[in-house]
Amino acid sequence: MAGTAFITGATAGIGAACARRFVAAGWKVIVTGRRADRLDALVAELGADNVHAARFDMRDDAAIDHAVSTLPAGFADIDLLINNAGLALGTAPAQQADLAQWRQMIETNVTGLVTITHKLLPILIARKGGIINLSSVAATYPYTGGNVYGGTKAFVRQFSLGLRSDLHGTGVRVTSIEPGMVETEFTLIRTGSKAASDSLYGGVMPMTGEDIAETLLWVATQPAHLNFNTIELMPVSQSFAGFQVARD
Ligand code: 8X3
Repeated sequence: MAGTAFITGATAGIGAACARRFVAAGWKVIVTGRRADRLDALVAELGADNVHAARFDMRDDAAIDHAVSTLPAGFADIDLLINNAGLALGTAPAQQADLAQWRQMIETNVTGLVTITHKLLPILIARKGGIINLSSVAATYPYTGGNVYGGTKAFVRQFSLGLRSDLHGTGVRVTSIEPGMVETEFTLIRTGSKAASDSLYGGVMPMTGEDIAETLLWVATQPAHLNFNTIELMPVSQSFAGFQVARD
């Protein structure tokens, strides 16, 4: 059954793919992000009847309040929050990492996510709606250079499970989606290097934003008595490696 979805970080990648997929399935979507030109392009592509753009930075509390309190009537009854906005910055080991990058990841992936969730919970409870949080395989499997990024995604996973407990009896569904390698702007933003991004995804057949959007639509359209707590997914070409051992 279609409804209205509020999608954070919809200017690219998984978020933009979700906007397209949900609209194609008959949903209305509110798309949020920092880049106005990309939001406007989505509205132009998918139609103003189907898409409302709300431009804000996940770290700007007042701007989020304004966006939520000024939703047009046709978009105010939110059935689904897709907490997609998030980023990785840097691949350096902790002892060489940039503290400003650590803080930006925490402010967006953790503080921004809980802020939006807190502000929309009354609507979602009233609508018996759903929340889908974008975590990562990095929540469960540590890798070198993953430090704070992995920590934020572990937070998202555990926060999702905690929300389920708190929302017990409200009818609100909560799912933590935990993808591995998805080819988006993720690695370009993380490394600042197109060459690094091309080389990571080269010859791999990674997942796409469309793959993840299809999974989210499937989760969102299951019968109302079903809750998928967590879904972890990877491309076939990605799996696990062993422990490392330091020797004298
Ligand atoms: C990032 C997942 O596998 O690309 O969330 O590091 S992976």
